[in-house]
Amino acid sequence: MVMTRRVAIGLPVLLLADSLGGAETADQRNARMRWWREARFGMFVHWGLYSGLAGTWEGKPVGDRGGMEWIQDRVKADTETYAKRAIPLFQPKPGFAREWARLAKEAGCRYVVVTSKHHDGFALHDSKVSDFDAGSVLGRDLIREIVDAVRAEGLRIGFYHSVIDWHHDQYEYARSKQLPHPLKGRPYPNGARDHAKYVEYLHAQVNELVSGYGPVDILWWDYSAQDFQGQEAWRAFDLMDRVRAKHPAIVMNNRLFRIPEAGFTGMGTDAVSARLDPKYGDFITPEQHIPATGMPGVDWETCMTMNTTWGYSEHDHAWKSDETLIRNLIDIASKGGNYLLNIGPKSDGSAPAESVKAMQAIGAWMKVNGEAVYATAAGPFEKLDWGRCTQKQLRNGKSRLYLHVFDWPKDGRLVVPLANGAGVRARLMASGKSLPVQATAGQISIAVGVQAPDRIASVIALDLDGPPSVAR
Ligand code: FHN
Repeated sequence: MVMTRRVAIGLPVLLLADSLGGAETADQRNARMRWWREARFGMFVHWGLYSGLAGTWEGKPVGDRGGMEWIQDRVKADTETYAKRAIPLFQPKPGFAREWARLAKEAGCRYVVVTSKHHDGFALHDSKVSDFDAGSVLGRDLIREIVDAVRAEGLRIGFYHSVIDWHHDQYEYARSKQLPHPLKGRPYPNGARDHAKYVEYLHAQVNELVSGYGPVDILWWDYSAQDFQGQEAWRAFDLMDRVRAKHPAIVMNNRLFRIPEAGFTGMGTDAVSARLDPKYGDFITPEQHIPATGMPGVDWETCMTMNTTWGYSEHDHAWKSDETLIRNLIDIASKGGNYLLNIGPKSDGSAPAESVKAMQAIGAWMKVNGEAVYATAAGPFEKLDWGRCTQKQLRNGKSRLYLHVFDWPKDGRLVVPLANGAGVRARLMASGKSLPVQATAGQISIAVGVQAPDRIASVIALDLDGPPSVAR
């Protein structure tokens, strides 16, 4: 039975579109994706039982680099042993979710994506189909607390949901050589498994998440392998149809699949290409890196940690500088992508002090310069020696360029390879101060003075009477 796919194109008009190949029109898709494209910046949150272990097992550090949300796999613990050690340490404090939501808002994030379930299989919502969940173990619905807090700050909410599951006793981990599992290579502890039963459970839990918490804006699936993916592994198309039936405007990533048509060229986190058939998802997910030339023609989002782990580790102090994080955000926006920046809260839900400081620094920069990131498109220049450029189309055919200057010119003159710069108006975003512009053949020179307003990135807005023409 092919489920039809209802596409909301503005209430109360609903269009039924055949889900075969996702017959959503380009206009409908652009309308659905608009908020996400304009958002540009989201906060990722990896939080679960692993957060209480904090990268430590049997009193010793498991390591000081790499994902400690994988600790169960790194120590090859079965789910019973893992649960016995981790559950007593996982102690969410009252109000943790409001702290996250306020931090995301202060940072200038427009959406929050939280791990409803990571690979360890522990669900943060009150699940009626599992006893390995916050409701059963803590008597709390942590997803409810998070959704309410995020919405109270006027932000969009997304669920990261792992299809990989190291807890469920029907998950057939032997069917993939590429997907991780703590028991990999060992026989199933209790004899033969029936993966279809796990997939039923997966669908049932996702159904709980898209039925009980109001509007859900993003479903961030994670992750598939070339040797086990899609409809075979997860009944992926049925899962996407189930979600869209409840939330026609939802935005979903591409990670139920691992094929070239879904933007994957291999198993590496950088093995991605600018190719996405919408039936496999709405955006491509480069991880821990920024594609050198962006991903022209497709929607994409770089997800990144602030140190080297997604889940909290008390041993990982390799924090990226505020300069790196802010320039990453600018670099990604200048290439037309979104930045999903991760925090890994501790067992009680408090964010590491370094993460709070970084998010506050980003927020201070966004307070002054957010206009140059939100609702912008990739800049027109292939490369600028001194920084990056984003752009917006204005009314009446006019356009605006935002010049993000990392390296302030020592002679106080900023040269821009703009061929149609005659009459362009320049102003400093920080102060609104107009700046003198000289237009010569193939470039403009802006008298910016010798003092950069911001040590990390100073923005100059350029207003043109038409589209920019780049000098060759
Ligand atoms: O294995 C996960 C990892 O723990 C983390 O959740 C990242 C975030 O994108 N996704 C997978 C690795 O690609």
